[in-house]
Amino acid sequence: MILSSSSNPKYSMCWLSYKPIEKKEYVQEVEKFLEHIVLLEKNIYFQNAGNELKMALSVLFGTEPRLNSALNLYVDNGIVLGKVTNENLQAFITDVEKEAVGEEGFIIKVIDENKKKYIIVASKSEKGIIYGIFHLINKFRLKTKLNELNCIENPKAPLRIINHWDNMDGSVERGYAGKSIFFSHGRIKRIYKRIGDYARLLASIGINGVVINNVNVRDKAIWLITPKYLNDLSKIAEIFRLYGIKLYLSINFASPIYIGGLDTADPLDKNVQKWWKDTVKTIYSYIPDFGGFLVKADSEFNPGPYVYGRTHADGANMLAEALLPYEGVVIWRAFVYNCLQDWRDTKTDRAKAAYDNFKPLDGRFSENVILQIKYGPMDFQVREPVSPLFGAMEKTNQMMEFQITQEYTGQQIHLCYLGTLWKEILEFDTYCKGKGSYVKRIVDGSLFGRKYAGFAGVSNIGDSINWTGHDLAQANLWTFGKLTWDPDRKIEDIAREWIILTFGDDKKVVENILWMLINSHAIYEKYTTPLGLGWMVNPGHHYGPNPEGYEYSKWGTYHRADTKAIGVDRTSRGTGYTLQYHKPWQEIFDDINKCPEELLLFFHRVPYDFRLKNGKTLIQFMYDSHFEGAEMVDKLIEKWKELKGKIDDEIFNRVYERLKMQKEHAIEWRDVINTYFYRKTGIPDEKGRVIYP
Ligand code: GCV
Repeated sequence: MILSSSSNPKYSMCWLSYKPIEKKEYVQEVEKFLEHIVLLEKNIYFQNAGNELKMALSVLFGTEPRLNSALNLYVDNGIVLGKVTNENLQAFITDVEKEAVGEEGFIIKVIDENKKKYIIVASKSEKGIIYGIFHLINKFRLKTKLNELNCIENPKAPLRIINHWDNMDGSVERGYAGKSIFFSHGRIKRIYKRIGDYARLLASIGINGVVINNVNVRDKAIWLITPKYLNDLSKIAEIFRLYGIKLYLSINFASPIYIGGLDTADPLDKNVQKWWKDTVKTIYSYIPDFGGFLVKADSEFNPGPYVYGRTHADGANMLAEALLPYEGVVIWRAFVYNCLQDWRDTKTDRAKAAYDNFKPLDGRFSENVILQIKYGPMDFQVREPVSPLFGAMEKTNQMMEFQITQEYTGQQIHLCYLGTLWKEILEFDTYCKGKGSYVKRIVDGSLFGRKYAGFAGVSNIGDSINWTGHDLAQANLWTFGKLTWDPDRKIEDIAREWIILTFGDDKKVVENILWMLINSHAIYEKYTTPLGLGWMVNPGHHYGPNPEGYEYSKWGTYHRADTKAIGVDRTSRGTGYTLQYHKPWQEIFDDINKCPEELLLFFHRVPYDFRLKNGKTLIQFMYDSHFEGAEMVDKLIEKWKELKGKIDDEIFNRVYERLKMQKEHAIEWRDVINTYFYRKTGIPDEKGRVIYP
């Protein structure tokens, strides 16, 4: 069964929009291997992988390979899909190679002997084969030489999950690309074609899990775990399963009260425990490979164990016990802080909250609980330090939460490629086990030898024609997947590959878009909130500048600017946040002269006349940064305009329109922030540029 084809859907297939390969020599070279597709396993997963391959080859090479399910390798030419243990493959795959292929990995081997011409794609399980197929298809599209196709690929992180913040009314919390593809008007949509195409996109970047509902579980969404919805959900799970992706659900911790009619959701209450066990049993009777629960507890008005005087370990472990017999997991979010702070209270520091809440619980979580931690201690700002929880919990499974959707990074109106930021975060050395204790080694599970570890990415897709609103924001989804598979890859390579697969390999196209992507985050940062300042956005929707939008609110996100200085002293002399890091970071962050400049205002309260490393005063840096940033948007526009005629007109115009909006809004940022600082300080711009008094 194939769920979809890329022929003429009403929406783009992003990087999976296949086009005939034009380079004749390459086509001729590969064609020799394409007479057959041989499936050495008879099941729907191999069949689906074979269909995917056949469909791709017919577009790329114009061939119609015969698709055979065969127990014997009786043909002497073709692409052969099998398990590494299949007896027909033993002559071609060595024991060492077999060993090297992991549960979700695959091997590709090109056999070019006199009479035999095979491209073998083999995996250990049903899961690996679909990843192998997409890998091969994309390698063909990149015109990879035959001898360079040979590889053994294994995902580095065990859990590679997309989190949707989709609500059942069809809205998407922090969604900037249309409505939910899963829900509408309080119901589960039955538009399986689109979900199938989404599963294809996700499988092609190595994703193996998807949470389809918002972590804020309210109203009807509370009932998703009941038979009322499980039938429809089982169909969605089936579609994802075909592509190696497990379905997960966000739950409301107080469900035993809402659904079960109990008078408590106390995790230590026997009736509550039983209620969850029964519920889990029912879920698995509909979805036998259900992934598990994602839980936002005691966070932003969501109920949790604190209500009953219990710990987060008590809460998570109770759910974990119910899921354990089915190999399900509990993904427990660490986004716990006081969202009712008094702005007058300068002692409480929201940045410290996740660590303070969870560090004492290290070692107390069950084996199938994973703590999902946002990359920074606050909330997906354009720049934050790495959360000190990474590296602080040696005995706890940990996942990195990235926000693919651009809540604080331009809401898919501004171009802001996040791969560069994510890569920096993953490369951060926590020093928790001495030098070389990189975040990427914590979240791939290798540093502490954890079975469960990985990545969660908050989805940036919706039902819009190009999935992501801004066409170039597709690169963020692609990059997230690619980094979860291999966080060691160079970000430029990941981005370049996306450009070629999406727009073709014209030199100018690749060069210009690569420049745009790689520089876009730095540009956005320059004209919004540089030096780790963060926030300064309009409350609620979080778009556009508002320097004191959150200054006198309950949310704990203050910069406390006055006429002399700005920033919060989070050093050991201030709120003590720096003490949550290992050495040498404690000392580095503590010292205003050693602190990485891009995080200066996150860690320090800095007078406006403080001199930065380049000799500029803080205030002058602020002005320069905003003028430069807004101006650099012109360069983005220029680079894009040079591609007119080389990019599909519709896409060209759509992106162009967004870039023009970005320019206008960057100017707004520049002027509002510069004016704010000028009014606070009365210090003029040394260069005499226009600042509105
Ligand atoms: C889903 C931020 C966002 C919320 C989001 C929350 C979270 O506060 O603004 O929309 O809620 O993070 O991550 O739970």
